[in-house]
Parts: sequence; structure tokens; C-alpha cells
Amino acid sequence: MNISLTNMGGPMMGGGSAQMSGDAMRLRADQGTVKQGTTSFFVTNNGSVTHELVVLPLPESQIVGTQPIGGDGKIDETGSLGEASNTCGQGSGEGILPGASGWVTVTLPSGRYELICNLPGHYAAGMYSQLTVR
Ligand SMILES: [Cu+2]
Repeated sequence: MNISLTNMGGPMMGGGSAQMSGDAMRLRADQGTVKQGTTSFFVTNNGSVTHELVVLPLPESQIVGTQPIGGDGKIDETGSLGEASNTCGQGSGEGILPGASGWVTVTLPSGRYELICNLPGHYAAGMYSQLTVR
């Protein structure tokens, strides 16, 4: 599936730090449900700052976007099934630069998942999306 990462306040809008100004950031997937098994994520950063994609399990009782945020501005990545954070490459790296893409292929059992960007402050700014695997 394709994932688009965005943030407001890019250079065309006067620049500045999107994170510090609290501007909205978004993670949009072109599918909300996939079949269990192997899924490939092709992640494009359409924003003006570095982003990433992390695939986390979402417990039955948890609502997407409500995981506790630590003092470092990030949420707990324990149980991550994979991430795309490599500019123009596969798997984990230093983040996907603006205008670039990254990708990852993961094997997902049926269940609920949360697709997030876990760079400091980005989850709190809105970079999460629910994925259901049947
Ligand atoms: Cu981000």
C-alpha cells in the first residue's frame, strides 16, 4: 500500500519549525484494511521535514492516536513489526527526507495495528493511522 506523510508550514508557507509551532502533521494510507500475510508499504514524504513509518500493534482496548507520549516526545515502539525510515531505501534508517520515499515489507497476522511516525512530537501532532488486518 501507499503511505503519504505530510506536514503544514513548509517552505512555501514561510518556513519555520512545524514541530515547534504545533502545525498539523498527517500520515495517510490508501488502504485501511489488508489481508493477513505479507504487506509492502511504500512511504512517500510529501512534507517539508524528515518523517518515518513504524508499524505497531494496537491493543484491543486502545484507541488509535492515544498511546502515552514519553518525555522524549515519542511513544513506546515495543512490539514494532517493522519500519520504513530509510531515504530511498528499504527498512530502518535515519528517516525519510522531504521529497523522498522509503519502503518496507512486513508479515502481519490478523489484528489491529497503528501506523505512526515516531520522530519527536510527530505522533502528538497527528501522525498516526489505524490499519486492520483480516
Ligand atoms: Cu513525522
